[in-house]
Amino acid sequence: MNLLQKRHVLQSFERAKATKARKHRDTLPTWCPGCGHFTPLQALYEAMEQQHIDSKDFVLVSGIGCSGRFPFFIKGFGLHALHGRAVPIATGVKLANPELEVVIVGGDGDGVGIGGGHFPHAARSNFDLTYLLLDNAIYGLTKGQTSPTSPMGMVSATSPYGNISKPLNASTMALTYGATFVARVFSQDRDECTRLIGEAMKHKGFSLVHVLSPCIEFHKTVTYESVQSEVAKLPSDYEPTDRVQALVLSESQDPIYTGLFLKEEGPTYHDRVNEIVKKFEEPVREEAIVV
Ligand SMILES: Cc1ncc(C[n+]2csc(CCOP(=O)(O)OP(=O)(O)O)c2C)c(N)n1
Ligand code: SF4
Ligand SMILES: [Mg+2]
Repeated sequence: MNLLQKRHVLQSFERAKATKARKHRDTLPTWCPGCGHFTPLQALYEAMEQQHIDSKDFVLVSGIGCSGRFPFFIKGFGLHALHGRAVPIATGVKLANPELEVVIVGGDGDGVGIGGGHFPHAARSNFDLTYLLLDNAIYGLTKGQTSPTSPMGMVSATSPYGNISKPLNASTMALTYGATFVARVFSQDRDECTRLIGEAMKHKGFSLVHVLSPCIEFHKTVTYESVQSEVAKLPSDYEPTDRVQALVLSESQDPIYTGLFLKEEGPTYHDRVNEIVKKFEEPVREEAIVV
């Protein structure tokens, strides 16, 4: 472990000890020390604490992967679902009981690989869900295969001559799919992680928090150092209200911007369902019946 990774582990430990969010913690995480996934977990504890979310009102639905292990580490209802199927299961949970705070957690492989067909529909329908997509640009759990967000040229057991496909950009995908809250954060940026996850949970509608979360065990090129040298905060005068401008900035590779790209208010899926229900409750006017 290099110095930066050691500092990250120590900070995680100190922060975990200091946090008042202990009541949300369950089994201690089993990730490799220094894994990027620790920070979003801690950030979620803190966001829950800040918003006084009771465990009984909270459901975490995860996919399969190292990221998918979240439900074991957090008190509340949890579903460690099928690979790539966290999003549709979460929409079902939210439909069954809209009062619940439902958070989805999954990796890059889970969310934009095998589960990539579900993400657009939850986003365009504006389900009131928060999606933490932990992007380490690799399949961590299965020991380091090339994923849909891996950089071109990456050598792994599944791309021994180097990856020849362009990586997908989860933030850009969410913006294109119509998500109403889209943010990107580097998992080393602890306070920003807590802030953005908290904002995403408060937002009414589909929220993506795209966490750049290095896999220290298997990724040889996407590391804390490489990500740190590539990221920059969105310009301080940037207003997250214009989807086209958000797309331009989320596509930038030099630098890779972090922060809140877009926040749009509007009816959620459930609001629209309620509108239909109201129509059914109104008495049918005779002149409205067309024979
Ligand atoms: C249907 C199915 N296909 C493949 C697998 C094997 N598998 C488990 S986790 C995983 C990839 C996980 O990568 P990612 O979603 O990026 O999560 P990470 O471990 O990197 O956090 C794969 C391919 C599986 N469990 N189920
Ligand atoms: S293999 Fe990678 S993603 Fe999985 S716990 Fe270890 S560092 Fe994290
Ligand atoms: Mg991954």
